[in-house]
Amino acid sequence: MTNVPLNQQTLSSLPDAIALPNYDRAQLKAGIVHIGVGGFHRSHEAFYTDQLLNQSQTLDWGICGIGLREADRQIATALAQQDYLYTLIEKHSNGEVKHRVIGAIIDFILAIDDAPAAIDKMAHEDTKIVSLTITEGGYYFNLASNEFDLSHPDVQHDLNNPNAPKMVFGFLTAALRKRRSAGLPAFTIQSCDNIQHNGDMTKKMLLAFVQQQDADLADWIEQEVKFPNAMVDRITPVTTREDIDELSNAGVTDAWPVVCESFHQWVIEDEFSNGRPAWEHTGAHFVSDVTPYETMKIRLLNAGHSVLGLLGSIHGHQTIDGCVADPLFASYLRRFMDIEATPVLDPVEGIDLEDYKDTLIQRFSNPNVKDHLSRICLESSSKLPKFLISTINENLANGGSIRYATLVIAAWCYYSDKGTDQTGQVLDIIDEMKEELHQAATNSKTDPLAFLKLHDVFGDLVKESSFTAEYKEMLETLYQTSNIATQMQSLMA
Ligand code: CS2
Repeated sequence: MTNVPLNQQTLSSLPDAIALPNYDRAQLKAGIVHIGVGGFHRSHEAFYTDQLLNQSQTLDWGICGIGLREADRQIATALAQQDYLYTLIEKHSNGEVKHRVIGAIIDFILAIDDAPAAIDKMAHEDTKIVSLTITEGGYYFNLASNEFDLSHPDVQHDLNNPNAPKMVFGFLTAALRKRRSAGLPAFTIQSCDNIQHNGDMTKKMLLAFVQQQDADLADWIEQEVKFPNAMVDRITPVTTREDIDELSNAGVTDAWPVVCESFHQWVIEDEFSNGRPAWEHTGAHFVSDVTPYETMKIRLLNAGHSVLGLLGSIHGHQTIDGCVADPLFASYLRRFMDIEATPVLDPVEGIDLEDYKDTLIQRFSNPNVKDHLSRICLESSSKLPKFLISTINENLANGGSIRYATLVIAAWCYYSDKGTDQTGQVLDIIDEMKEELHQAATNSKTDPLAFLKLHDVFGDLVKESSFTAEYKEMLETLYQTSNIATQMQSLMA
């Protein structure tokens, strides 16, 4: 098969099996500016938007990506050489693979090279929404104080350099200031991260920042900018060399395709400052209160991932589907979901939680989505407080079971100390707090609660004696046996 390098000129020469954008990309305006163009944005918001553009031929909702980090340079280059086109590779559990070229992204600005261009783009009258996928850790939220981390060096830098910011809140502030002086309406700020009340959290963090710089602007933002909360969902593993090669075998040379499952869900509070795409036509669900949906998703799916990720890494599993193919891990996950996560969830309108959990396990077991545990465990220090620790705290308050989640915390300590699985294979641990976690975990040999004393991660959990009693025992056994499976079994006996 001839191999076609993906770009605007070659679209019509791509193999027939590949679905293409049917709209005129040259006519699109960038109504959305998105900060954090990784796999997830491309398989989710850009996918929903592309479908809408295909259906409605609206011209207002193209997307301009913005990268704030040096790591985005590669992304910028890959996308630019393909006219910002990329292939979505949807992998179904029956082995079917569907390819679609997504055309919704029409531009990309690397803010570290050109901060004014990024600010101008957000301040442009065409921009109606600035959306974010900046990960759980990207909000400068300090768990210990429950407040914005004003002392962070990036924050201090942006407070001192309002026109040359580095971090997301510096950019948003500069752009909103510009719009306000130009008499333009505010844009909506739409978080697409896995955080409960992600819109409220973004608002709180942004206002804490702006108040330090310009109290008047903070008032204007409070009145004019909407921050819809949303639940976002689509499992999107990291794109691998094999994915690129497989696509090349299917006839397309694409430097940065995105692989995902077929399932996707987006539940959004209908609160927008300046209009929005009619995403309901492409499956998004608009509601007045997203809280029960996001709590359900974070405490079952994301926490379920972390349970498998940490226990599975120690055991030597590589991927999520590998974990759930192991009956011990599949039952452990279900027990965690049924006994610890479900009791602290509110009912969700229109959703049967038993079906939701069955579907989750089916999704996790998709053998074609090779979701590596290293991705799941990436930045655990910012994920676990949001995904798992809140469930432990609520169960402690209600007298509910905590053992299944507690073993995960003990496993995390062991994992952070050893840096290897139980057979000695080195683990690929990426975490902004890696060193602190390692040090605290190593100290647990002399002070068994040392790991839990990382207040930024665990808050006051170390003061809960019913938790620490179980935790200490589990950690001791894990160090003695280096056998996570036996411990999982004994908890389920
Ligand atoms: C995962 C999520 O990061 C994680 O640990 O649980 O990326 C998960 O795959 C997505 O939230 C699915 O929507």
